[in-house]
Amino acid sequence: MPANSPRKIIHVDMDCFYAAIEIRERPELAGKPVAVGGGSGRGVLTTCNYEARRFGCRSAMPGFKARRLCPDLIMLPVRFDLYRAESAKIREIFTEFTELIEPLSLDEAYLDVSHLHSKAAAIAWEIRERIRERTGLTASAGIAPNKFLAKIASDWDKPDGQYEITEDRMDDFLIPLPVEKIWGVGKRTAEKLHAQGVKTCGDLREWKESLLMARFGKMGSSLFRLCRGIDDREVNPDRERKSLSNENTFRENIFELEEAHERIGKILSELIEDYQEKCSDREIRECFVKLKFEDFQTTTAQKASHRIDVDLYADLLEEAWHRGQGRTVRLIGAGVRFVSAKKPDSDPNQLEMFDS
Ligand code: TTP
Ligand code: MG
Repeated sequence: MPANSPRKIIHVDMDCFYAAIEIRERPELAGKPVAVGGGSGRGVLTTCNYEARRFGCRSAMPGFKARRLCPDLIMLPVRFDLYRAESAKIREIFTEFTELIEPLSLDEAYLDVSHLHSKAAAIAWEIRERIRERTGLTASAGIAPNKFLAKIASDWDKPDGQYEITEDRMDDFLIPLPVEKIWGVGKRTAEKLHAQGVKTCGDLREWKESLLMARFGKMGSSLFRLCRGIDDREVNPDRERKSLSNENTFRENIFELEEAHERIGKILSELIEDYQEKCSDREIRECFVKLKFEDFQTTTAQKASHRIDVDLYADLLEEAWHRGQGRTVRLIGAGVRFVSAKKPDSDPNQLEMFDS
């Protein structure tokens, strides 16, 4: 590839992944509104098919709310083993094209195909075709010179479609693009920008980098670059999450162990949700609880486990709590550490780099 030619990045995202697999397994459900998860009423939907989305049902919505929006909604239990197996088949297909694969979750990955001669759009087409043939599922793809644009593009012609943003069409695409679509811009940043009259990437380009940095800190500089379509992040096959955790700092310190037990419940349910959403393909090796005491000293209690075991967290909480010897607690955290998913022959130095 000549040094200056644009990179060819593909972002592949399966369509309503868990729901699509369940419907493939039970063809009688095709065309009906179907969700996965949320069945107990208090739980949340992991996802739902497009029929259910027409009623307003969404991922992470409590089951009772989804049922209210769509009384005929069919809610199915979650079967992670099945989704993991499908995910493995899809990753196998990616490896037939490139080794530069960076999975983001069970159903999403970036691929760098810059080194291949074929057009990126043709490769994306072929990948989606093979996915359909071997799994019976549909995928959408985004093709662009960088990760930021490829990810936005995969959403553009969803489901079962693909969209390419070439370098010469980048500005046409970006100028009217709402700032909410920028990677890292959440609800709060979007509100802040809207309040300043900034609705689109085009509006954002009016701002100097120094001003953006003054208003948004380090993120300001990334906003400056992303609204111009500049994103140099590499597709990184070695990137590997080593742990996942969730923590909460309280407005008032906690005095009683009993209250700590109550508080950890919510932290754990969010941890479980996060795990299911981001890394349910990863094998857990250890659970831990972290406490920060009134004097800002922290302690961590941990134990080997293969799952997010609520009873184990209760024990770990007590163990850590007693180390405080009467001190009150200002923060509780709970998390899991993972078994490395990397092949033994991969370069251990690379792993260290991303762990720091
Ligand atoms: P997504 O790709 O966000 O959603 P999706 O594949 O269901 O739908 P889309 O067609 O819009 O891509 O997430 C992939 C899977 O991850 C999804 O099928 C279920 C799971 N998931 C959760 O468990 N919780 C969540 O909050 C989200 C967003 C996804
Ligand atoms: Mg998806």
